[in-house]
Amino acid sequence: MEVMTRPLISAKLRERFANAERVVVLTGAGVSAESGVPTFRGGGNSAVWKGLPFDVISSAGMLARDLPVVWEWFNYRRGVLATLKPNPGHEAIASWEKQFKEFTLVTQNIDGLHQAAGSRNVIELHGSIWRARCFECGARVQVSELKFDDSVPVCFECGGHLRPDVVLFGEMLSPGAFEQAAAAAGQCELCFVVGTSAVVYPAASIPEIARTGGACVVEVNPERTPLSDLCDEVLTGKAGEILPLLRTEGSRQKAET
Ligand code: BJW
Repeated sequence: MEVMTRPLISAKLRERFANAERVVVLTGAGVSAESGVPTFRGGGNSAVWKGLPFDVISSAGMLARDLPVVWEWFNYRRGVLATLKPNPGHEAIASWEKQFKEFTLVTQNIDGLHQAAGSRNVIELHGSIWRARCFECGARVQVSELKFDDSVPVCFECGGHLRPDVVLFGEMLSPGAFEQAAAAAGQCELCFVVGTSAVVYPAASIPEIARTGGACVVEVNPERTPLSDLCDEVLTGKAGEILPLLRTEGSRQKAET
């Protein structure tokens, strides 16, 4: 008996991918899962650390109550991340940057793996684990330049306490980052939503803005999310397996036209 299989990437999406000029990609923890970075929700071993759920330890309240423990948590995670490498999902996205006239990569991830894969322009909505910021003067510094002799590092400029340059629960996003991402989303023709549970706002509103602006929205995730019903296409599976398929098929089609 002949078994009919439907291609994972539809002809319609391949055509859109080949012809689009303005593309936005929103990524979340799932794009780094195949590199070994635990996700926040749906399993993974970072959901609880030393008995503290991540939304407690990664919160504005914890920063005010116990800055040393927040540094300990981020130091631990940086140690894990330093051993990890980008995966084919990050690499596919990095290659897209050169392929489209206007390409905007927006990530909720703080791990720096998109940059490690070669992405140059990355809007980091939730900051970076590789930077620290001064409470007093706002100066930003690469964590690699800091000394961790004491539990809380201090600012070279003013001697104030530093904190991880990351947007914790209950904090505002850095001015400009969301606005830039939202403007690109409102203008794009194609929006990929990769590896996010789409429950944290305002990041989850990026694909909603893209849809309202008339874009085709495509989700890449092994599981359904609250966003799935809004999407034009849902590609069920792992980012590291699906995104490279789109790259090769898309590139070939572009070359043929
Ligand atoms: C795979 C895969 C594979 C697995 N391939 N996929 C409007 C409505 C309701 C609430 C709010 C709202 N506006 C604001 C809020 C409050 C709050 C919020 O959204 N809360 C909800 C959770 C209810 N938002 C905020 O506090 C934000 N601030 C803000 O809005 O400021 C204004 C304001 C201030 C005060 C009050 C009100 C408004 C800030 C949010 C900052 C989030 N920070 C964190 C922690 C960063 C620091 C750290 O790392 O410790 O960022 S939370 C955490 O969630 C992290 C992530 O970036 C973020 C999103 O998670 P993500 O990336 O989606 O990961 P997961 O784990 O949830 O999902 C992984 C997905 O991957 C799953 O779907 C898997 O299936 C999939 N997957 N393997 C592809 N191989």
